[in-house]
Amino acid sequence: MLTIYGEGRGFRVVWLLEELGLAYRLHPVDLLATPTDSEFLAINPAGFIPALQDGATIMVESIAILQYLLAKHGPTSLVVTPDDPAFAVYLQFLHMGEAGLAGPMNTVLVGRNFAPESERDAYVTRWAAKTFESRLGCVVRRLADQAYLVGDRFTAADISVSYALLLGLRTGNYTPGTIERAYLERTTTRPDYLRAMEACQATKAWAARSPQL
Ligand SMILES: N[C@@H](CCC(=O)N[C@@H](CS)C(=O)NCC(=O)O)C(=O)O
Repeated sequence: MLTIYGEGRGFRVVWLLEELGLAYRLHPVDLLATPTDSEFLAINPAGFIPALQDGATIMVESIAILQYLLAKHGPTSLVVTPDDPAFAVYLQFLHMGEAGLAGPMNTVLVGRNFAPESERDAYVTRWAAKTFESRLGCVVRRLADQAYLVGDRFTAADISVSYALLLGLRTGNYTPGTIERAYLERTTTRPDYLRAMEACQATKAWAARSPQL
């Protein structure tokens, strides 16, 4: 049985598992209480989420976990294969969702929502917000005339990027424009997204009390 530790970016993994129709167990992780969660700390002693356990295999990094699961449980239309002209753009957005969007958004979130009041306008926070905006520009240009990042086909790149945009929206650090709003309406009404939300009760509760699309 696959076990996912933690929601947060673990939502990406749960969403993918729902899309693939695979059985899994979600072990909720309260980051504030991790010192008492010995099962989780045995899996990831560094204490961050998400982590995946698949038999003897343990791994972290949400995008790597997506690639691992897709490689093991394909073939699936969620992946673009090397023989497809869209392979490069698929990989690019799969990784940009974390490296260029959710990662910088984490810095914005900590800088604006958690840092001491006197540090809220820190240079690094403004720099991270600019990084998010420039990568967002790549996404918006891509979606200007097509439904998904790879044309008319939903792929794992859309799971990666949708999560990042929702992170910005729900933390109050980003307001989607018309193109992103229409895109998120497409991705977040998928039955497998909705099933993942039911599985991820903390994410569901957070979404309910956050800015809406
Ligand atoms: N690049 C990592 C980011 C992981 C990450 O930042 N996780 C957050 C929650 S979603 C976390 O555990 N933060 C607490 C920490 O890093 O100690 C991924 O995509 O999995």
